[in-house]
Amino acid sequence: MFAWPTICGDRPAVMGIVNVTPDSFSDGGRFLDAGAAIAHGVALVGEGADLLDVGGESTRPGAAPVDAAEELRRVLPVVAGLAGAGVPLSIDTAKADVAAAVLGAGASVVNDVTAGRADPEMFGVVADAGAGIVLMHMQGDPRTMQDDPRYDDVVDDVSAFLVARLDAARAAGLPDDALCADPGIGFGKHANHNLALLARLPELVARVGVPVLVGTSRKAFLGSVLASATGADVPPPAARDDATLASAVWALDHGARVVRVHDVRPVVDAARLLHVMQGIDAEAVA
Ligand code: PMM
Repeated sequence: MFAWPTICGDRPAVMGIVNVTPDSFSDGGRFLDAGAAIAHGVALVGEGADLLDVGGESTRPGAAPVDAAEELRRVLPVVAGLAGAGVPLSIDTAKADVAAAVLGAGASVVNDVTAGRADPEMFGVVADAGAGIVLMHMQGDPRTMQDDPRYDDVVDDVSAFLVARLDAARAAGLPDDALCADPGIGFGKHANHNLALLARLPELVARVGVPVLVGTSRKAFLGSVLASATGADVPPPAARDDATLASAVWALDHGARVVRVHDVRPVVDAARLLHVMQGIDAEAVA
């Protein structure tokens, strides 16, 4: 039985990204070959990743959907190859059939960017497997989500959505220890929405009441912030790892329990240091 408190209850956890896709925004095509993806996952575990998220369908803005057979063809050998890697494996999918097959092959978490809305069977599959789940907020769908996202109050709206989806998951039989919530940075959100969600993360954390995962890694809003600060061009995704590190530390210091990143090692070091710093009583040290 997977339990989030075992992974991130004591200290925060770092989830390393293994995208087996031709078109993900920052690493598309690099690990499309199963052997390369497995080697990459093993390397991320060596860098200290606490869990790995394997994805076979890109969710970048404008991405075309992939059918279940193709998604499984991409991810199944990678999950099977990483099953002995020593960390829990998460499968980034919104399809219950894909989830069921991959949970049977050694994964123990489903990372569902639709929070169970795309497939009514998803919660049942996860509950039957005794697996964990990440429920993420997204406004719209990947094809159109960046066209014109709007919120009354982005933190209120996203928190209310997550609370409702957590209730739906509980109603379908998932225990609290199986649940993790994610504000979905970059999914139907302008840069100011993403910045507001990070700035006011403690409000969202308090409202959802389960561990919160935050995924800022290499995302466009980091490029926008850097470009507007310098007046230079927007840096490409691979040049956003330092900003990713800063945003990950911010998220962990404001209540996130899991961060999802491409470049694992610096974030692992930072998370360890932050955890020690947070445990120090400033008045007791001379
Ligand atoms: N971001 C991406 C993909 N999956 N899943 C969760 N739970 N949270 C995220 O922020 C998230 C995600 C973006 O694509 P990438 O895999 O290329 O980073």
